[in-house]
Order: sequence, then structure tokens, then C-alpha cells
Amino acid sequence: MNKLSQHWKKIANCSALALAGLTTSAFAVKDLPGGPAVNQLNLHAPATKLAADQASLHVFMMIICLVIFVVVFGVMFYSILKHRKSLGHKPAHFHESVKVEIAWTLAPFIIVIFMAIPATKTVIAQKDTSNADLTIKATGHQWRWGYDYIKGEGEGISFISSLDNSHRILSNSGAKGDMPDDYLLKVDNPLVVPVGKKIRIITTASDVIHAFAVPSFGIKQDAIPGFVRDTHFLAERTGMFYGQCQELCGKEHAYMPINVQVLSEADYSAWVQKKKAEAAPATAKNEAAPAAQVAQAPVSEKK
Ligand SMILES: [Cu+2]
Repeated sequence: MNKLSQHWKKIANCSALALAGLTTSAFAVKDLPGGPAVNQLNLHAPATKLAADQASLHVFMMIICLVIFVVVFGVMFYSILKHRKSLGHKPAHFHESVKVEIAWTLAPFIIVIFMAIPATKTVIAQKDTSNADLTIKATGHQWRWGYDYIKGEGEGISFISSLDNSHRILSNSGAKGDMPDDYLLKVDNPLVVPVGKKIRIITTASDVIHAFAVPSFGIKQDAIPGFVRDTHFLAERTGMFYGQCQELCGKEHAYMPINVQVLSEADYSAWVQKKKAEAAPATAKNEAAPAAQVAQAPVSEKK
């Protein structure tokens, strides 16, 4: 008896330690606004009307599923218990009840229509990329994103966005110790866009299929080599928002995050001016001395 209680004590201690380990590791990282939260079970907090619509559709569908679940299983278990043989219940002998058949055909049909109307509205809104204020091409490369501003304020800006190198070093060393909240989501050059403007993102890829996705904006679009697809968003608040490539694209798939910085209109204009000023002297220099450009070309990534 004593041995047994000691044994249980040991098990209890071990579980307490494991639980403590879990909770401390969970609390070491905090929620990331615009990105994932600790112990998050639901969708990301929406930053666009589309994402908010998707979230309410999700809740709406779940409620319908729950009601159907409760009604169907309620009727089933009630019938099994109330009409069991041990109570002396005699089975009914009837076939082909037209009324019942019409009811069980019509009921799901009405439910499906009831679900399809709001869902179709949202799907159509997701696909409507017309009248964008700003068009940006996002090109998936193994394993980074290239952004080209092709229409609207900032036209001509183009840069590559890669995972922040310090995060790669953290990952290589086993991701131990205090981890940043934006672990593996921080990039060197975020995609910068203005708030309250319709941004059209054209996706394509240079090598394999990638996917451009930002959960807070409710967008996810495959980037396919040789093809052009598009999606759009209109951010309703400023801040940093995070996504990841969502199509398995090779060994570094986990290391090509998408980081979107939404700025106020004035800050965005200032950013555009800064980018243009940075590009101007560089272009002038390159035109003057093409050889220098070759010498300054970045060293290609080690394989
Ligand atoms: Cu990818």
C-alpha cells in the first residue's frame, strides 16, 4: 500500500514538473499583435473587413453545425433509450413515408441555401481585385519574397524580403532560451503599404509553387511559376502583420515569412520618398560605372 502511494506520488511530481515546464515555455513568448497569439484557438484578430466577414462566417457555420449535432444525436439517443427492447417496445413496420422523405430532403436543402448566401457574398468579395489604389507583385523565390510596386504611389520600388538573419541563427542553434515574439516571422525588409487603401497583390513565383498568405487580412493566394494570380486587402488599422508561405516549397519553407507593415498615408508617402531617394543615387552611380555595380553585387548565397 505504502509502495503504491509512493509510486503515485512520483507520478504526480513528474506531471507537476512537466506542467510547470509547459506553462513556463508558453509564457516565455507573448502574443504577437498582427500575428499568432499564445494558445490561440481561433482565427487571427481581423484587420480587414474581409477577414472579419470570414471570422463571422466561421462562427455562423460552427453554430449551425453545433445545432445539427445536438438535434441529430439528441433524437438518436432519445430513440435508442426510450424504444429499447428491454422496455418491451415493439418495432413499427412502415415503409416509404412520402411526408418524411420530403421533410428530410427539404431541411438540408434549406440549411445549405441559408449557409451558401453569406458564404458566396464573401467569396465574391475576396475575388474582386478591381479598382485597387496600389498594385504590388509578390514573387515567391526559394526562399524569400520579392516585391515590385507596379502601380500607384511608390511605383517602381522593388526589393527582396528575407527572414531576419538573427532568427535564422536562433533556429540553427536549436531555438533555446528567451525567444522573440516574432520568432521566424521577422524580415529584413517588410512589405510597406498605406492604411485604408485597396492593395492588389499579384502573385507569381520564379521556381516552385509558393503561397502568399496573411491571416489577419484574410488572404491566401498561390504563387505559381509562369502564372499570375491576384488577391487584395484593405487594412483598417496600422501596425505590423505577419504571414508565412503556405505552400510546401522546399527545405527552407519555414523560413520565408511575410511581414506587412501598414503605415498611415503620410508615413507611407514619407517611406516612398525615402526609398526613391535611396534608389536615385544608386542608379546614377550604376549608370556612370557599370563595372562598379558588378564588383558590388551581393555574394550569392552559399548552398
Ligand atoms: Cu514558399
